[in-house]
Amino acid sequence: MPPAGGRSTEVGSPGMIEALRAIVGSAQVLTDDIATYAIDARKKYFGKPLAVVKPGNTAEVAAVVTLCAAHGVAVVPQGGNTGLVGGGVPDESGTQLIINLSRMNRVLEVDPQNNTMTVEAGCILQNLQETAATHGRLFPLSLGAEGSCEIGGNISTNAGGVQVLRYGNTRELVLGLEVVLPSGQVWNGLRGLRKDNTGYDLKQLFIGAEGTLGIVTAAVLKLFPLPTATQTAFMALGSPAKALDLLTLMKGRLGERVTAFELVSDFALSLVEKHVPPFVSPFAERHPWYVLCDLADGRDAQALAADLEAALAAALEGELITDAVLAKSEAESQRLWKMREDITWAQVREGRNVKHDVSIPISKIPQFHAAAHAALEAAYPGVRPVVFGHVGDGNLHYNVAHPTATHSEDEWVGREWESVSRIVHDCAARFNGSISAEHGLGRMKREEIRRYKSEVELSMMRAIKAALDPAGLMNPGKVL
Ligand code: FAD
Ligand code: 2HG
Ligand code: ZN
Repeated sequence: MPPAGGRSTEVGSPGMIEALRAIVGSAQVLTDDIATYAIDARKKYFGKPLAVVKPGNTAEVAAVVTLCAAHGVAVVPQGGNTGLVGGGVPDESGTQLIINLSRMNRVLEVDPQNNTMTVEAGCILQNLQETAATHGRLFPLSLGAEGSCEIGGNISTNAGGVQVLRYGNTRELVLGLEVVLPSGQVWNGLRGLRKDNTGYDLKQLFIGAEGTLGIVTAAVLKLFPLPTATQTAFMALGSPAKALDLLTLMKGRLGERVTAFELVSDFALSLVEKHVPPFVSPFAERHPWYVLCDLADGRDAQALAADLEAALAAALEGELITDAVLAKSEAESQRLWKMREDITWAQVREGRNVKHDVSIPISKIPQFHAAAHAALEAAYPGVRPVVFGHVGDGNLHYNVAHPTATHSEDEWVGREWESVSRIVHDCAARFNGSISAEHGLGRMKREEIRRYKSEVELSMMRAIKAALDPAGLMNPGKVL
């Protein structure tokens, strides 16, 4: 579709807004009361958008992007705006247009035999989990923000979550994509194929690109059989090293049935008890660390429970764990998982902290943890690390709360942010780790990554960006 309004339509001019209205309808171009779209989930970035456009289908997205390309208007794709690195909000210039995909929330097809589901980008993750379940299938992507994040955002951040151990990252759950390119052209790659060796696997470029290469408008997702039996165990233990030994034991005895294996430090648990009542630890005593583990199976529940109990007995016998509770009902399991998901909110209530999302080879986690703790304590005596996360994937949220005796919360997340992050990121790099395992770079880590990626790697990334988005209008200022 040719750009409406012609070349004379200036950024921010009434002509541009009118042209957008002509494409999506007046009600879907928002210019007033749009602050909630412009502030990121952590309230770190306060952007100023030109406007927010809410297209209803792929053709409208393509027409909006074509118009913007013709007039040099930068666009910021946005889903549920739950991202944690400021990737989905515009800068403060007032010239960037938010394209919010939330209205594109239709499930286009469920194919239980092919074990696939074709969906629009604005579908809320939890709705997709529920849709899959109504067809006797599992869509395994699962994370704390699942009630509001959207699949287009999950794809664009290659989201991880708590079931990566068994099912992989979002990257492994996507078979096909439809994308509106920065030129406004539509690439229809909505193929539900598990094997396709016809050249470069282009969809992988857009997965994890954080909206810098194009706008994902639809996807073909992989489904799995719905488990018939599940079990949840919450275990107390002495150290991260014990957690790794426990993981080896559990995987050895229970194999693929271990779907989630999350580490929680006692400080993280105590923050949930303090700030998110009525949760209280199920253990009578305090322990330094805990692991929350889920098992799933397609066979009978009693056999799964018996295998889990035998594994726990072996773990107690081998002194890997000091105590354990098994959830006796679905409600108990949900309570434990809510505690895990509430860690994010409990931290906010305790005071903003400096967050990290590192990954390290699993075997190196104990050394990484010890090194990071020692380096932080040396620089900031009394520092309070809030450590938890997807230890089964080598991914720790090594968040750091301020030492109350020496720093205020504002000083900590203002003046000290960079130096605290540098300590943790340098430690991850020392063990050949990554500074972002799942949240991405967005705006927050775009400068920081230059310290850790080689020039060769960065220049390949820049070349891909330049090839697909030569004018640099697709989510500028993010990632690169
Ligand atoms: P947004 O925040 O809207 O956007 C994220 C990025 O993707 C931005 O760069 C945006 O420009 C781009 N984008 C969005 N939609 C599109 C599209 N259709 N096409 C192209 N680009 C697009 N993340 C994890 O990985 N694992 C977790 O366990 C996890 N837990 C979380 C828990 C909480 C409580 C919160 C608040 C966040 C959590 N996150 C987690 C981070 C966040 O939920 C994920 O990054 C999620 O995938 C983002 O989806 P969204 O729809 O909110 O995307
Ligand atoms: C999680 O695993 C999320 O809960 C959020 O990735 C982590 O709050 C955080 O730092
Ligand atoms: Zn996480």
